[in-house]
Amino acid sequence: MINHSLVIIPTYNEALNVHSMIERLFHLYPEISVLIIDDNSPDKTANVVEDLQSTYSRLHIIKRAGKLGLGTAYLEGFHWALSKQYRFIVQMDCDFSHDPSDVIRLIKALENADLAIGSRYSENERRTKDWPLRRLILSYSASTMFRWFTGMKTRDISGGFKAFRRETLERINLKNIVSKGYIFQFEMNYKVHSMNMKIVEVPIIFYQRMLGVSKMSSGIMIEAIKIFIYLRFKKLIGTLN
Ligand SMILES: Nc1nc2c(ncn2[C@@H]2O[C@H](COP(=O)(O)OP(=O)(O)O)[C@@H](O)[C@H]2O)c(=O)[nH]1
Ligand SMILES: [Mg+2]
Repeated sequence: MINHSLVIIPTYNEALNVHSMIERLFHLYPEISVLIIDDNSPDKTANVVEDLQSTYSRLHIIKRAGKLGLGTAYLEGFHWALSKQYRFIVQMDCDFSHDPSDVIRLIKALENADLAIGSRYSENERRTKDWPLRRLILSYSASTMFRWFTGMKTRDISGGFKAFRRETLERINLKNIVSKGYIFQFEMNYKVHSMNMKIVEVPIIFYQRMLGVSKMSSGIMIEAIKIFIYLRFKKLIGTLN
């Protein structure tokens, strides 16, 4: 499965992490492909990636003009993946919050699912390490509320460590995705759920980033609330998909 898999990693100022992340992924999975989507990071993340391309033929990069948001970065990555032959598409962060050795667990889970979510809150057990309490409360309560309001069973609705079957991405109308920021994760999950495709949660530990800084902001949270209400309404009137 690994040789048919692509890992998409959006980066913004990850020069301190991107080198070791790429080396780790190819060390664990020599047959995998990796696509970095960089938004013209001022710290020159893209240069680090381009230097490594002579070592790793399966390393790819899309360079965008500026910081256009996480959601649009993933969309660009999904379109690229669908234009090639990849069958399993993984998305993950560059800051080692997601453990590269879990990638194989997500891909394996796709044998029996359309979408596999690396879950911090499955089985009622909290699996975050050294996350600030404020972030944990925000994330956990958002997941709980969204579950109430949508009827979804998924316990971790906002995590960014996931794997899609190619067919899942093909069925979702990617042109209709409205989220620009972090709420993108929920929007994708909600669409998969609404089309009665199968979602499984794979328990993971989420680590606090060691190097570089988080790009979370209050603007991102406001977008999340607005988009959630919009999507829930669309579902109600039957025009979500
Ligand atoms: N291309 C791109 N990547 C982004 C953007 N915002 C965040 N990222 C990347 O998305 C991943 C998650 O972001 P991070 O700052 O770690 O968020 P946090 O873990 O929620 O605090 C990291 O790899 C970031 O570099 C963006 O606007 N564009
Ligand atoms: Mg992070």
